[in-house]
Amino acid sequence: MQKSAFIAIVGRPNVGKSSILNAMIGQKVAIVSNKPQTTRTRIMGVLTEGDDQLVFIDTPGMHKPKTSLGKYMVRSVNESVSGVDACLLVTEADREPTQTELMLIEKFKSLDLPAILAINKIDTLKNKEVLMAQILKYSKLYDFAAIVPVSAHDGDGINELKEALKEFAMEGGHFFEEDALTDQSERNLAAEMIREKILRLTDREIPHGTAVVVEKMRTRDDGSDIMDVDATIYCEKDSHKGIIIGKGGSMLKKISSQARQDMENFFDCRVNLQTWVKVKEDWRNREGLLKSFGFDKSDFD
Ligand SMILES: Nc1nc2c(ncn2[C@@H]2O[C@H](COP(=O)(O)OP(=O)(O)OP(=O)(O)O)[C@@H](O)[C@H]2O)c(=O)[nH]1
Ligand SMILES: [Mg+2]
Repeated sequence: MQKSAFIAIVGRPNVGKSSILNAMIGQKVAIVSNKPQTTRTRIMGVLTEGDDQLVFIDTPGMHKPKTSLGKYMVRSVNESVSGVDACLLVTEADREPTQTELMLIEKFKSLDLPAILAINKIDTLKNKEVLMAQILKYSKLYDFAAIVPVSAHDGDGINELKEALKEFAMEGGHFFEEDALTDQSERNLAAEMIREKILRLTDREIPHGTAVVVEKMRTRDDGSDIMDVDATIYCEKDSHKGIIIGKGGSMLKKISSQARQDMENFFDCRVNLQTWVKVKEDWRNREGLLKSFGFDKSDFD
């Protein structure tokens, strides 16, 4: 009998929500960086094993929004939580529960939503006793269906986490094909691969003030197995444009070449990537621009 469950992955920024999603699915469907607020929209990841299908909704890290984009991100967390069968709350080992975790737990209570807690980054722990204390503290805050220490980096605990989450699966058909991994379009995946490199290679305001739009993505019909991808990187200031392009184009070359490698691996073909950089001042506060950059229209209404 086929079973399935929708599960939202929630928590503070940078705790490793997207890393855990990728580790469970075994493919990189969500980008990852050491900068908070890497994930900007709901990202769906699908795991089908035998009769069980788990549909994950990776969400932006919960934070105090300062821009229209931030408000949009927080709203998308709230909407994700209210539409699922269960939640996976992610936190880091060796961290006290903060306002954010307490607020999310309050939400679980008010919605009577079952939840599992994943304590991530246990590879960084020197003293395992800290973990026991943390488990005890969280178990007093909420009746979690399970508390699973994991490391998205070395895969520790990931299987246990998957098995615990499968307990939420209910009888009924699957929602996606067996081999589906995500609902993101290929263009969106490609744009995110470029944004990940910008997040990883640049600093200060640049990562958060950048949006990427893929305008063209087409496999040549001359039998050459080459896919042409045209992308535009939008930033907020001329000075940022200069940094993204770099001396003699060196930074843009680095960003493009690393993103191209990711695309070639994921799409399994050769890629010819062309990138442009344009300035759109204050785009994070301009709803019209946010919509044209692909942020879901319904979340602004
Ligand atoms: N040491 C260690 N680092 C990890 C682990 N999991 C994730 N990280 C790192 O933590 C950082 C954040 O990871 P993400 O997966 O982007 O975190 P996130 O919670 O999705 O972040 P937002 O999308 O910004 O909310 C990255 O630098 C990851 O490499 C882990 O198990 N161990
Ligand atoms: Mg993320």
